[in-house]
Amino acid sequence: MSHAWGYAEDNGPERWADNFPIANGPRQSPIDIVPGDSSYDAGLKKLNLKYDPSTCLDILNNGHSFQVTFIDDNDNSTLTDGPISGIYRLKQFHFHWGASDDKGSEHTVAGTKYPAELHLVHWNTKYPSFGEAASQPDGLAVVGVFLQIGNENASLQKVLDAFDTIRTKGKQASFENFNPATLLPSCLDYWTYDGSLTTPPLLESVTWIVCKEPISVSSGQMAKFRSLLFSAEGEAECCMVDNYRPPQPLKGRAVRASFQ
Ligand code: B30
Ligand code: ZN
Repeated sequence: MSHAWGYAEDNGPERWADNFPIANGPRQSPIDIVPGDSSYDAGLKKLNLKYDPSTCLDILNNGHSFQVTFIDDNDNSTLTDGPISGIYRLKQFHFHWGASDDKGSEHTVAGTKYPAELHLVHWNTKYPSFGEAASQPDGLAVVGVFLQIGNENASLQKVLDAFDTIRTKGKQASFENFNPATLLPSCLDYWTYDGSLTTPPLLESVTWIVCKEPISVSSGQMAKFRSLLFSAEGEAECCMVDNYRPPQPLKGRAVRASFQ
C-alpha cells in the first residue's frame, strides 16, 4: 500500500497535521526520554517476550521503511507482563534510521539521538484484529530498541541480507524462520509511557516500552539500511533515509522506569 505522506519537505512530519490533526494530540510519539524526569515504578513487571521463529513470514519495502511480518492468527509469538495486562501478539517489526550515524532514532534519551531504532509491534488480543486494536487506547504495545554503532550484529545481518530483493517500494520477499528475540538487548530494563503510532494515522493507541540498553550495529550495516529506496521501480531513485519523526511534546505525561 502506498501513502501521500512521507519524510520529505513537502509531505514530512511538519505537514502530517494537515491530514491527521491528531498529530497535535495529547499523547503523541516519539518523545525525548529524560531519565532524571522518569520515576522508578517497583510495580512494573519484567517483560515476557515469547517469539516462535516459525511465525515469521515475509519482508516488505512499504515505501517508508521495511517491515518483517508475522503470522498473528494464534498466540505463538506474544508479549505479556511488563507494563501491560493481557496478551499482545507480534504483528511486525521495522526500523527508523538516519542519513548519517549521528541521527535516525525516533525516541531520544536526554537529547541523544541513536543512528536507528527497532520497533516490535504487538496488538492486544482482547480486540478481534490488529486493525481494530490500533484505534483503542490500550490496543498496541511497541517495544523500541536503540541501535548504537559498535560490533557488526550477526542477527541483524540476516535481515540486511534480504535487502537486495526489496530495494524498491512495494517489493516483498519470503522471510521465514527468523527469531526476533535475537534482536533484543541482553538487559530488558525499560521506560514506558502512553503514546501513539509515530507515522500517520498517528493513532493514540500505543503503550511504548523503550529498552534502556541499545543493541550494536556496525557502520557498514548502517550503510546497508541506506541502500533501500523510498521510490518504486522505474521512478527517480530516492534513498530511504531520515525516516524518523522528531520528539513530540510530553504534555504532562508520566514516563516510568522499570529499573532504579
Ligand atoms: S510505529 O511503531 O509507531 N512506528 C504502524 C505500526 C507501528 C508504527 C507506525 C505505524 C501501522 O500499523 N501503520 C499502518 C499499517 N502500515 C504498516 C506501517 O508500518 O506503516 C501498512 C503499510 O504501509 O504497509 Cu504504512
Ligand atoms: Zn516505528
